[in-house]
Amino acid sequence: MKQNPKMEEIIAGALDSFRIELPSWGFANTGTRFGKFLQPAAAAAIEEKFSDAGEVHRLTGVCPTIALHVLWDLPDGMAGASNIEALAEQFRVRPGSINPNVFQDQLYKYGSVGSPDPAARAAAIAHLLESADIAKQLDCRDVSLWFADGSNYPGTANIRQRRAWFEEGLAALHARLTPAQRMLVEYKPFEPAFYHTDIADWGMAFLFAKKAGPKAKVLVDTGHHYQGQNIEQIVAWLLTDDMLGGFHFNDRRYADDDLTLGSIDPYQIFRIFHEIFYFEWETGRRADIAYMIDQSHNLKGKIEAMIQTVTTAQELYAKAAIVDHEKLAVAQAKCALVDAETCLKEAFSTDVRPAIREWARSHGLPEDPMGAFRQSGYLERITEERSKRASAQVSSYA
Ligand code: RM4
Ligand code: MN
Ligand code: MN
Repeated sequence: MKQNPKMEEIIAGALDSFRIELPSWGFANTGTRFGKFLQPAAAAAIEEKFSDAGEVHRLTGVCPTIALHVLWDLPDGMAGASNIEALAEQFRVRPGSINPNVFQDQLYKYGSVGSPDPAARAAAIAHLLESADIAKQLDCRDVSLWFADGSNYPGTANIRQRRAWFEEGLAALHARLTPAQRMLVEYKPFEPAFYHTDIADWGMAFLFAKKAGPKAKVLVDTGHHYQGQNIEQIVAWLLTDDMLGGFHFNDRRYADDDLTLGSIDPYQIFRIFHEIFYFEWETGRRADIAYMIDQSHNLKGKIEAMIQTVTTAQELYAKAAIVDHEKLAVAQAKCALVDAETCLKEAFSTDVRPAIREWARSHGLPEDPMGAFRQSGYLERITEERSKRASAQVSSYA
């Protein structure tokens, strides 16, 4: 750990600059492809999602934005933008990244931007452009792109042709963005397609983003890798090339499990944060990264799971902030392996919770957001209110 300045100050400084975005879909009823277990308190309408996000932000103070999925949250497209503005005022959370949806419509059965059907490609591009306009209207910086495109069987798709169609679609979106906006290209190795995915890994996302232009960056969803992949190395490489746009945080044991951050492997998230802090220390540059949550809480209470995630993210971020970089750099240069490794282990095993509680106290926030939530009566109130309305509205798989 760094001795000077004091550990508490380093942690407070790090937490002051740490913000994490909540996903609107994380408050809604979601499930697996086998079924959905509905929760009476789950949000169905967009105002309920804003209300829940506002509650998480009120308790944690670090979630000022909510990611929106266009089809789920703005089903009428641009026409829904003024309502979003009103909700942002009312619930004190701003809309964050805008997520186009080019995977649910029947038209997209064989793909969207990469579909052999010109009508599907045209519809997908039109939707991307509208999403950019919605983002502009709502003063949102990022359009966050995830495509379900791919194929299930060898020989059934022209992989190179689809790549070219993707380049066209992404170029069209890039041209529509203002200089202040960004497009984030997310990759995923499989699912829903099981043979090939058009943007399967970070290299493909990188090439697409590079080709699209300077407003395009890569989005790393921590659940979108093969088992054993060294994600922090990907992060280090993207940082070097100024191509890391943001994260979708979640944890996983097997595939794209969308479990709570740090529930399976907290050390991995720590290592990712460490690469970011180390980059910033070495270069003197602040990494411009959008931290976002992308989880699906099928069994846990949704608001509790979100508070748990935010708290865990703060803890792992704080631990990474107190790595002694000077000492680490010296140990690495000398190939003092045990000493270098110990720098990370020391920081990771430090109990940063007292410093985080102190930080919360000094910002007028509850020291124990989960306890405060449980005492607030919010869950009881929404459970009562929401169980009165038809509960059958299940918004989506996420
Ligand atoms: C994907 C990916 C995207 C999310 C969709 C619904 O697996 O993580 O970010 O928007 O699911
Ligand atoms: Mn994601
Ligand atoms: Mn995913």
